[in-house]
Amino acid sequence: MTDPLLADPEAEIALSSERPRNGSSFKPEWPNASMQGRRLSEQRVEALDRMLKAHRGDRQLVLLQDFPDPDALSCGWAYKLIAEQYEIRCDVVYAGTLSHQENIALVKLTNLPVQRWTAQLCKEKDWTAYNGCVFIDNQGTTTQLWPMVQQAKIPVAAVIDHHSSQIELNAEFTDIRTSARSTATILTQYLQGGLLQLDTSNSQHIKCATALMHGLRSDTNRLMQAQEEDFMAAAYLSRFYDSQLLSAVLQSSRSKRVMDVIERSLRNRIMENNFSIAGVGYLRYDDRDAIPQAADFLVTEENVHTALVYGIVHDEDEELEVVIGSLRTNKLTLDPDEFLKEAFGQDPQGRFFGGGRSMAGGFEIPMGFLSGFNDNSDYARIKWEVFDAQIKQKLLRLVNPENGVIRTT
Ligand SMILES: [Mn+2]
Repeated sequence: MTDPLLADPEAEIALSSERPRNGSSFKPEWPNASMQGRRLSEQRVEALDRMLKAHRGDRQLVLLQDFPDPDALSCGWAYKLIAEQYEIRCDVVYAGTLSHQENIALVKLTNLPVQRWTAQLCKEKDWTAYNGCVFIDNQGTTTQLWPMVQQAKIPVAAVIDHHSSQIELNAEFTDIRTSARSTATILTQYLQGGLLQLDTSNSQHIKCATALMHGLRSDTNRLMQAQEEDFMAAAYLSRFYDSQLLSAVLQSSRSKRVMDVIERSLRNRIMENNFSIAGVGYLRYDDRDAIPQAADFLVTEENVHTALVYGIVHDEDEELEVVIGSLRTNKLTLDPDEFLKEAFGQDPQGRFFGGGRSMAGGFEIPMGFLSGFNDNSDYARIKWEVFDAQIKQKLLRLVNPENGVIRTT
């Protein structure tokens, strides 16, 4: 429904004359909101802006519920990013556990800045370091940390939530909206309102927008229960979020250790001529399947046609170590079997170190005398670096015949 006032030019002028003229830099983007809704949104943005300005340079504790869901996690991050604009440093914390695979995936893949404060850690923390605390997607009743916050007499700077009002928190800024189906909807409106201009060239912004999209979707049963304002928020996020990253997060059946390997592959990957190459270091024998899964994931990246992931797999019982690698390709003219045979050649007995089938391949390189666990972590690191450099050199020779060859002389 369109507000009839919108058609009235007088009303537009009346609204704009009410906007602060003292150099306010907000560029609100809610063209379809009703006049009343728009005014309310602007008031909220200004109120949060006032609170944040009043606390410039502060340190705040952002409290999530004990078992934080994607909505809470993403909103804690969005608040932290907004607060950074005001030189407010935030620690986003929870006391319980990240139980769901999908939440672990979210935190790992987006590198979401959240800390788990165990009971032991709580005792060690200097609570006096915080000038204020903030409740996001909760109102203190679902976090074990609340009594400690009270004991430390940390003033409540803000409550932003969509659950019905629980207790009186006497917060400096309160935005509790049961009409919003997710807190991500509310936080997205603050972004839209201009408190933080999202930038598509900022990877943190992209990841945070992706997290918010995930939070919004998961609290609305994949938008099926979303209302107009949730859709509006999702529409705004759609300009910034990474749909591939989101679908990776949604592949929740992966174990945490697989996620760790995928994360390492993302972090370590190098790109050369549309090849994505990543060494992931050491992993346990039970987790060797994480390598092909990481390759599966890396090959989905834009402009990548072939992904190669490898690591040193060790078997504690057998004292055995071997380099395991996987190749995935979308390039029809690339024969994985041929590629790997050419890259790694044969052992003295004439067996190839690798081979493959259509679109996929693998390799296994025994480590011989260098195999076996060593207590010295420096030694382990050096050993990895040697294998990593050697494998990269062999691969890059094929990937990029002219350049990129690592010289060992
Ligand atoms: Mn929620």
